[in-house]
Amino acid sequence: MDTQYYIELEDAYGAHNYKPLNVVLSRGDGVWVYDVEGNRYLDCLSAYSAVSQGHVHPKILQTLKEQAERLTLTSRAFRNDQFPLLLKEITEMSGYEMALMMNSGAEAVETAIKVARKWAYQVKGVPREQAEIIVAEGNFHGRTTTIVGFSTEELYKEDFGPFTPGFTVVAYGDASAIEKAITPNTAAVMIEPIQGEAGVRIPPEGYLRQVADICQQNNVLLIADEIQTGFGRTGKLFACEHEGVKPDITVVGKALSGGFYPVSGVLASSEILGLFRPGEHGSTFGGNPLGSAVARTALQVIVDEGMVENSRVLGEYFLGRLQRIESAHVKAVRGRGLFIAVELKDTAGGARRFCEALQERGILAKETHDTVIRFAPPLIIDKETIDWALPKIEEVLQMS
Ligand code: IF1
Repeated sequence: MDTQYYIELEDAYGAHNYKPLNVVLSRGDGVWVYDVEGNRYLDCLSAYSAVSQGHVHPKILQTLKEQAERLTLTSRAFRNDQFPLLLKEITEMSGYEMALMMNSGAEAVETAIKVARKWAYQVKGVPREQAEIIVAEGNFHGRTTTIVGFSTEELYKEDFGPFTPGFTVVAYGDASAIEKAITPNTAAVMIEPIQGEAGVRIPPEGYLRQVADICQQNNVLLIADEIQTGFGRTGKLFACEHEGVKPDITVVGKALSGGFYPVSGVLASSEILGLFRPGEHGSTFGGNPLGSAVARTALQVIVDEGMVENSRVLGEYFLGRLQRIESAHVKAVRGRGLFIAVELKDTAGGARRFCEALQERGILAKETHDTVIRFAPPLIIDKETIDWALPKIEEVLQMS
């Protein structure tokens, strides 16, 4: 069957909650994906950094197959032999005492919100039902009604109300705005160390450190959403490490499973995660043996194959070369590691047409907010592949 056949099926039977590029993919291998016509593309989105290890990583695939033949799901009503090992390995890797595993990133964010509120009432002494969480303008933390309720993007929240109270929105990148918003009822500050959906917005140098210090001085928890920036995407294991910041709570997902299975989680101290008592929180699939086994291997290959360092070194190279491209359409080029954005001028006619032109040249990239093209290939990319892509990107950025 050809591309049009699949597009028509999807458009006829699927809700139109996305406007995907008209490419129908059928196979992935490392940094490359292939469509139903056999065309090859360099994946510069990595499924929003969920496939940082590259498509169909052979070692993660092997684990998936082996575990799937043994045991896939028990629920947490019983124990299994993979979940405890994931907990040990992810807490050792991240330097936290405890973890609570969920499935989607939004579920992990919701878990962080719940435990921050519980901490506020039971530890900080905030009056019940009055906990406040400070979030940033331009945030993206998922699509539940609680989360979109504090989004500043109308498209994500219109007609989904009423929303959950207890959230204060402040400017991103301005630590004093956070300090001014703190009240005696503030439980936490939740931010992305680099805002992904907002267009790879990197805060001013020192921002994360200032926010961490302000939280410390005001007995407020710092929650970092590293669902997209985590596990090497920005050239460090976690983006907060660029400023030596260790948040009270780190939320993870996406690349945690290398694109094979939804696995997410909350990492924190035992003072915080120890607040949960049996039955207070959970999910059918959270901590299942198949997802846990996959996540264990997904984390192992990041370390074994030096993906964090590769992201740093090749990200610097890729960014430097992109910054040298002459184009009347480009307003800015920014990035950390292999988390790079090309921001276009308003006169460029929107980022979508550039993504479509890139697609014609064998590169898949995604626009965000119509002015930014994100370049976030799998962290296994090599210099030769970047050099293959650069002339094509230059040609597209120089089109009329
Ligand atoms: C969509 C955006 C990216 C995330 C951060 C939590 C979540 C995400 C920092 C929730 C998810 C995905 C969701 C997907 C598109 C994509 C996205 F454009 F929406 F914002 F990556 F930038 N925190 N981001 O980036 O994780 O529940 O999806 O597992 O919803 O359109 P999830």
